[in-house]
Amino acid sequence: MMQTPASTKFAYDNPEWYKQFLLRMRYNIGLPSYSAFAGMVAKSLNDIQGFTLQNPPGEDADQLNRLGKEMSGDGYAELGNLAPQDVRDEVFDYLKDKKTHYAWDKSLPDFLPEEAPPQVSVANYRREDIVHAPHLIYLANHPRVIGVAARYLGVMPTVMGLSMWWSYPGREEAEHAQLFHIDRHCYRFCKLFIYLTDVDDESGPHVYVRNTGDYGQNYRFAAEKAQGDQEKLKHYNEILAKQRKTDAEIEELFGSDRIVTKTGKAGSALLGNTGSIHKGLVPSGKKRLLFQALYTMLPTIKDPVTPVEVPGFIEEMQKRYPGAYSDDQIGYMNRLVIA
Ligand SMILES: O=C(O)CCC(=O)C(=O)O
Ligand SMILES: [Fe+2]
Repeated sequence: MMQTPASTKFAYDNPEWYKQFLLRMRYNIGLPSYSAFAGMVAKSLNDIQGFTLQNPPGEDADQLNRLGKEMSGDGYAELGNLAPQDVRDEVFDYLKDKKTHYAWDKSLPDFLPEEAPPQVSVANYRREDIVHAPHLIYLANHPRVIGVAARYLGVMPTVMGLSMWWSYPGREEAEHAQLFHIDRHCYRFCKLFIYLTDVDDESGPHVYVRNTGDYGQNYRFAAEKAQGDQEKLKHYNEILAKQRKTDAEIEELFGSDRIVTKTGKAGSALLGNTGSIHKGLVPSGKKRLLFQALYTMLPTIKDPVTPVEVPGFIEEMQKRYPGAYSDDQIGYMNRLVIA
């Protein structure tokens, strides 16, 4: 049979075809349908990848189940202190000479975080430095984190993002992630937040609106609240559809009692569905250092990622968390790492 360029391009054995198809699907499915779609994706993924969800040694399975349910309802779950003083000391020691960058102005040369130029509101570490730091990549793989994330996602999570940044006080205007918004990394996803400094009301705590992770439910809530008033309904739907939402809009729609401010001691860990309406408060008095890992159902297919080499990674994982994961599982979860 004759091969035309089109028959190759659209062939079912062309991985690029699947990639494009998955990418289009993701952007063509409306946000309100994401949770239904996530269920189908979970079933399909579990059919092909076949990882069983074990009860990791050293973790209380009932507690993991309870925290997983909290993620589905409230949207966030507290995981306790995962980075005690000795761990944080080693991380800070390693970070001493590591430079950061300002994500909103790439032309600015890298700087040490304590020498951040005055216009910088957030200073990000490089992913290579995060992956090579002591402990952090292993904290992202902690069986409690993975156990709760897997229960919430309905599949074995895969780490698709690692970040760490300082947020500085002294700026009047909130920008980007400091205004209420939702993230859309996958049909279902969650982020681990580990505060590496004490976070009180002055140090820019993470803020979210309870039970707003399901956009279909948010639109139904808005319709109920409008009680048939078409003007109101239009206004509420506009708030939901906007990329960045003001504090006043959020309070008007959801009421201030649904807004939760997460302060916490250094080391405390929070897992959250940032598909919920959320923001990082602008610090009013003290700076904040946050380590963050992103867990998705599917690899992020939009942007190519460059994995970072970590010699002895699998051995170290097995040593820290004996009996928790198979080598295959470790590889699947850690596509940002070359072992
Ligand atoms: O800084 C924060 O607490 C929130 C940042 C944010 O929006 C995110 O990580 O998705
Ligand atoms: Fe966000």
